[in-house]
Amino acid sequence: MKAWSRPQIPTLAPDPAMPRVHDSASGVSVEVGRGEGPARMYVCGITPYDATHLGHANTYVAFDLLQRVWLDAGREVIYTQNVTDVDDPLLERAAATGVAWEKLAAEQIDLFRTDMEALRVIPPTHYVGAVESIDWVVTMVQRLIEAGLVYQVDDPQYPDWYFASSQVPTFGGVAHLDREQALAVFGERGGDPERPGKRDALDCLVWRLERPGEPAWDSALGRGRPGWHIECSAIAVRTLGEEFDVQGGGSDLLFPHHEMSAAEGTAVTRTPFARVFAHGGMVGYEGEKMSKSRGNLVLVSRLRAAGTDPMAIRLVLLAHHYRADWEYTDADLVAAQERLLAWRGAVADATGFPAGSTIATIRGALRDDLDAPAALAAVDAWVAASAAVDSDDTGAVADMATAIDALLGVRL
Ligand code: 5CA
Ligand code: ZN
Repeated sequence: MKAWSRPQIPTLAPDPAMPRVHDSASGVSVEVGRGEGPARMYVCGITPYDATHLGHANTYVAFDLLQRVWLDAGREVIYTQNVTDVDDPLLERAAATGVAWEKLAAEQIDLFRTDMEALRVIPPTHYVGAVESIDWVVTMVQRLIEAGLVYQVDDPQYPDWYFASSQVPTFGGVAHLDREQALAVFGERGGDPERPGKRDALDCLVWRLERPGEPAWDSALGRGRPGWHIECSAIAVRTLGEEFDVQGGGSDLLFPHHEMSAAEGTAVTRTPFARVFAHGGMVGYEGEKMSKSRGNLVLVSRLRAAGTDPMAIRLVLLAHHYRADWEYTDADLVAAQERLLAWRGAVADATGFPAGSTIATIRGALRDDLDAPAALAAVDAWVAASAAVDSDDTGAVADMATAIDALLGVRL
């Protein structure tokens, strides 16, 4: 489907050093994107209802930094993001509010696009909905059937199709949970460990046969709709190829989502699927994780409607390391607005403190596991030095504005 428009991205003289990011699977920081061909990244997209809250925005701004670092290094980037535009939570919300699920999804995807554009997030190369990838999902399930890893659950009424996750030797290698933890988290995050008729409690749904009142599509598997994890494995393999650099999302996706989709991908391709699994922290509000089900949301669109500069919203997010869990308060926004004002003041001057070492610090910070807070601190120090030191460097101001725009995505 259509993504959103691409912000203008100024370029600096390229610096070929590659970024490192923390890999949740191995627990260490790994260089990403040096291989043959373009750097390739998949980031799990929204389920389109109650978008776009600051938690979502935090995730997409984090991976936007990674893309910017790659572009700064002169790398071509292929980036895929999905939209879970048919799944239980969306259908439940549509039913609860009396809105057609297609309409709810379309409206929320539109709002998300507007928010991403305002935040100057670079759009994905491939923006793909679950509904439009049903054929890919069915093909992937068929390949898993051929491998003996998908079966029909023992249920005479609804013999849905399940993936035998624990039969894949690498299963467990992403999140490293023991079985007890895995079962608990699976149950909390969309899984059905208790469903009778499965071969193993951790097996996950890949194709759900039609139920009355639910959307369904004809397929060789019977009329039905895709399960969640197979949506992402199918879209990733189709758009990025059998192996890619980074699988990204918030830390709530580590298990079961990324574990299951990696196992499905690996079972089909016989590669580790993604080289690195990167996860952003959880943004909270008023004492809990910000989530649609709890309703404690700070929406980007609401802040924008109240007149907040989107660049201040972006600075709120960048002030926290992407892997940190943090809680949003109004003080975050006040601090970001003050910072934006100070930066804009500094670049409005004709001259500034020489920019070279600051730009090197920003680049170094971002390459080192996307350390945006360290990059912001470097800009703050440059702003202070520009105010304190009489400089006749006329190029400094333009260079800094370019670097802040290109690397941090903040247009001053
Ligand atoms: N459609 C699936 C992924 S395939 C999904 O999780 N959708 S979502 O709308 O619930 O979340 C979209 C993205 O935002 C995911 O990467 C998720 O990890 C991230 N996310 C959700 N809530 C938060 C939060 N409170 N803080 C940080 N990131 C969050
Ligand atoms: Zn996903």
